Amino acid sequence: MIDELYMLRCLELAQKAKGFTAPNPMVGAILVYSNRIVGEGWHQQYGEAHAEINCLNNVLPEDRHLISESTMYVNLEPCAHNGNTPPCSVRLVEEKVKKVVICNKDPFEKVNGKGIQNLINNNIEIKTDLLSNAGLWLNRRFLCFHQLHRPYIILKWAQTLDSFIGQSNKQIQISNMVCKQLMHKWRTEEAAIIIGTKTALCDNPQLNARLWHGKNPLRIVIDRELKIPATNNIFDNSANTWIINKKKNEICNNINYIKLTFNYNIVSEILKLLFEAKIVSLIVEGGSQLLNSFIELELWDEARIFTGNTSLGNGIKSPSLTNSELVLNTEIEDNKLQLFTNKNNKYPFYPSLEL
Ligand code: AOF
Ligand code: ZN
Repeated sequence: MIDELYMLRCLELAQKAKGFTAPNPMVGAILVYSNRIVGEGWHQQYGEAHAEINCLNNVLPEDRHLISESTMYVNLEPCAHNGNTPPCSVRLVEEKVKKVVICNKDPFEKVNGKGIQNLINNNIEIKTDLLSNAGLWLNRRFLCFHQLHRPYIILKWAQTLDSFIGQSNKQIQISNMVCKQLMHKWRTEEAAIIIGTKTALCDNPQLNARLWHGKNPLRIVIDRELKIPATNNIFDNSANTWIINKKKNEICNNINYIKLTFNYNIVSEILKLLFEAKIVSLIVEGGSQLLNSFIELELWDEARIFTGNTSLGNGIKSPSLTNSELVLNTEIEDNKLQLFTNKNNKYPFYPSLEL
């Protein structure tokens, strides 16, 4: 159907800004007059103009008189609030757009139906939920954050053919270079990344996105007793870093020591902090203890698992997912990448969009 084709174009435009809009959503918009696209736009960068505004501003002067007879397709309900920019629903009313077709409603409390209501009150025709599953997948981080009040959680590990993720006190490279680069790309797309003490001590990872172009995620390391030495890569100043510990609150350049009680569930305590800091997504990169804590608490949305082409014979067993569904199984040279989603997940995998 032509409507779906137009909405797919919005999603395609929206995705161009992947990694640059958080904590805000990815949004694309097009304006159609009599089967002709007369305007296109997308939200390009957090804090800048929304998709609908860029779309309207891109209509050529000679086509502007068509706006009041045109339909806007947009993958998220137009906003209703004055935030970084004025409300899009007001601009749509001012421009007298005839009809608005929407993929997903916006759960953000300042919008949450008010944008649609504003359009209806001004006699703009509305159609909602077009290709809604595709939009749910595209904006799963933003939607999860506002609906579940926690970041969207991605578990990631690399395992050997015989299902080991490493050996204690020894760093072992399991997956190949292409997987490593892909991992760096993924890091640019998420707001934060977390590891436990043992992983910091044993693997000494930098947790930044140096092999790709884009933003580094916030690095979070759990170091309850502050055992990690100052020479460790997490203190290399290449990214903002939180050290979750039991001893002190202190800010030192881009290192933020955050004291927590560790009295009850540390994972939930950290997720609460992340919600307050508007961190919409989190990659959990090990080790096995931390990954298993998220799995036991059913606090994960997707798992990305690399399988290398070697065996170890012994070592640290890879975590076992429960309630998972395999949605993608692909080869990356001599390695394998599997994507699992949590069956309770409200954001179903949509294969024709990117990961
Ligand atoms: C965007 N881009 O294209 C649309 C958004 O922080 P503000 O003031 O820019 O407002 C962000 C909210 O606006 C966001 O959480 C979402 O609810 C709504 N729509 N946001 O950044 C867009 N359409
Ligand atoms: Zn807006």
